[in-house]
Amino acid sequence: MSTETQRSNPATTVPQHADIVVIGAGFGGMYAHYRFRQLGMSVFGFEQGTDVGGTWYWNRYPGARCDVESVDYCYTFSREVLEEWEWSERYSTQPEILDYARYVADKFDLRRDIKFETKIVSARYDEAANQWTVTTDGGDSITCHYLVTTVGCLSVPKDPDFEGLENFKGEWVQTGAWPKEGVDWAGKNVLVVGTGSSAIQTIPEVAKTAKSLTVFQRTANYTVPAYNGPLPERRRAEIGDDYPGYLEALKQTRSGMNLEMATDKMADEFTPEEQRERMEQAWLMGRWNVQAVFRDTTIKQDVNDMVAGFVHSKIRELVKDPETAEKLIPRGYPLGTKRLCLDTDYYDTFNRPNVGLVDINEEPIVRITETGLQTSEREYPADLIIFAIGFDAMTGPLVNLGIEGRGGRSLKDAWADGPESYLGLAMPGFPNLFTVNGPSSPSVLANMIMTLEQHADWITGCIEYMRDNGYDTIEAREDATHEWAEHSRMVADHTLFPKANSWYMGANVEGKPRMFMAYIGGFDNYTARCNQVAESGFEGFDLSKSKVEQAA
Ligand code: N01
Repeated sequence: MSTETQRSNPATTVPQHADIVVIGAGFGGMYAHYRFRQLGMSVFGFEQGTDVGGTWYWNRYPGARCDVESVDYCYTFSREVLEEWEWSERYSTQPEILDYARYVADKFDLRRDIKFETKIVSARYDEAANQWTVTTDGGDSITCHYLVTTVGCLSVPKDPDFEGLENFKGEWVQTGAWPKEGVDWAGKNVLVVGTGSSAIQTIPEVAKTAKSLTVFQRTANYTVPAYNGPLPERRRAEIGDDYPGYLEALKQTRSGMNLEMATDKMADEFTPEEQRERMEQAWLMGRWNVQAVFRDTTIKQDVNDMVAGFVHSKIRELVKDPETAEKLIPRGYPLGTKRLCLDTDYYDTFNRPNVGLVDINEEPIVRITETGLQTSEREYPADLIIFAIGFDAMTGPLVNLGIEGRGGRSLKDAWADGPESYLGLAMPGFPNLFTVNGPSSPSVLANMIMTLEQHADWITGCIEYMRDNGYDTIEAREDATHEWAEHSRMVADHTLFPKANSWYMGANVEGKPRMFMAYIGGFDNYTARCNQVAESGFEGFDLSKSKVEQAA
């Protein structure tokens, strides 16, 4: 629901220098600007899109919604924002979330120091001057003391590098870079490639008016009904009269969101009848309750098999054609280890006469033709092909910035064997660079807005501490970084997550090293660790006065 505010105009020129440069103007970048301004330092930012919003700017595909309830997925820093804004649905649509981002940008005049429609092509650390030089695709350069990236974890869509695509005479689009001017699929023959969260939201919407829709599936995904609509009364009751207090309490949870069925009890602490009842109840509640229903759902294979079996039985109930139902049943990886999707009428869509499903393991895609898609069996004619094939997640957005640290070493090289980052915030060899929601932080496993607020707050505190104590260089130490990476790995190995070929593991991009790239030990535990690091005077970091000043 939009609220009347004054529009904040963007920057038109790039200054030569700023104390802090922020790359990205999604929810993380916006909040970073807000916080860093409070330090009284100069802040300047860049954003590729024409406006704020990040993920919610780019992902305009039909049916796009957040899979975290909007009352949880929102900024917590401003009481006024909490009072002024009201979400119209339980899971808001992309346009409403984008409206919210614009409203916040207007309210705090956040655009004035942001240059939009600008891509960063390089960011180089100059050791002698102890500063970064950031260069844009428009040929501008800016130097800064601190460089902060807020580029998102899922912002580089994978290229649809299918043979013959260049000859296709129809239209093709990507869910993660959906055209701003919109796409018309009514009355057309449409193909969708991919069955991840984006496809699962797109398919039911497109099916409503397409002449025909054929879905090409490589791996069936677990999805549960969202039961979208007005926020249920029971949830309103949970929030009560103290919304800020409710949100603060969420920060003390593992995921930063409210899952009613979340429990510390293991499956074997319930009787078989209770287990069944809990799973049925969780299914009706929607959300990730199905995963949260037992503490060990994503830890113990037998427990996971039981919950997965329950979901399989639901799929068989929902999909009328038994052969299609069997194809849609996810197999070969534990439930929840690829991100569980939330849907509206996904399975029911396959009961429509205009919708078909192709398992590309049985019938591989051979090439795109001028008029459609050729599999090993036949050609599927198409007016429109929608690629929902995912992202070069977590590291892609950072590596693409052309970051070079000490000695000209690129981040790409530093992460050639997989990303190691101290708390997901900083890397050895890259002084005064902070990465909001970087690899090895909870990021995609928790409520993203809460995690990026926590990061921007922590970075603000760190910069303030440095200024107050006369330091001007901070760099993550090798040993601390390695230790955190080992700890993150150990926690992930304690779960079933590494068993899936997921984007969490880097498995969806050819040649990418396999490792679990987010911190799975809980947002609450993670925040406590970050706070402890800050309180101890930033243990694990080297803080110093730069040679430049010492010589002066
Ligand atoms: O991407 P994905 P996504 N040929 O990687 C298939 C967030 N998100 O954009 O599994 C054929 O999950 C691939 O198959 P496989 C959320 O965190 C949130 O859907 O690799 N198929 C898979 O089926 C989510 O997890 C929201 O075998 C190919 C699909 O394409 C993340 O974004 C909404 C292929 C890609 O699925 C990513 O979701 C949307 C090929 N060459 C997204 N390459 C909400 O908040 C890939 N695939 C609701």
